[in-house]
Amino acid sequence: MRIAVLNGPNLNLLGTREPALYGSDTLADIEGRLRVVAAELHVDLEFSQHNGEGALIDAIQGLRGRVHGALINAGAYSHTSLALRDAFGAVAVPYVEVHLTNIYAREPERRHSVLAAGARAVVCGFGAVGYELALRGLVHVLAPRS
Ligand code: CA2
Repeated sequence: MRIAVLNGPNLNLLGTREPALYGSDTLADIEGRLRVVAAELHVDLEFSQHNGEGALIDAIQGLRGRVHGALINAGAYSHTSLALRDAFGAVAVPYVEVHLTNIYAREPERRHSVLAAGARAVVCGFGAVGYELALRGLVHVLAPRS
């Protein structure tokens, strides 16, 4: 099984600023821990981070026929981008939406996600470990064990 892990705008800055909000792990730290979980679950991962909406759309379109599912933290585009949701719909790749923070406990403009309606599941508020939980959950729903 192959899973893509997509990160959106500014998440390349993780661990360098705003640690009280987003934690002190870098994106590379998160990816390293996901690799450990992936080895345990016998799945292959691919990682990418894009600051631009168009680049994220291109990345999602490129998943078609290559991966079984995706994790995505689309950052602030989560709250605005129907285009990202449309891209996932077009490629028919099941995805789990991930957020480091509990977006429902933040400013009003962050309390709605346009990606959520198309997501297989949403994990938010667990910080960096949320990515690991999301990977375990996605693999479980794609290949349930008895
Ligand atoms: O909680 C999340 O994971 C978010 O997707 C993070 C986004 C934010 O716009 C969403 O509302 C919720 C922001 C990511 C920016 O990350 C930074 C990391 C370090 C310093 C500054 C920003």
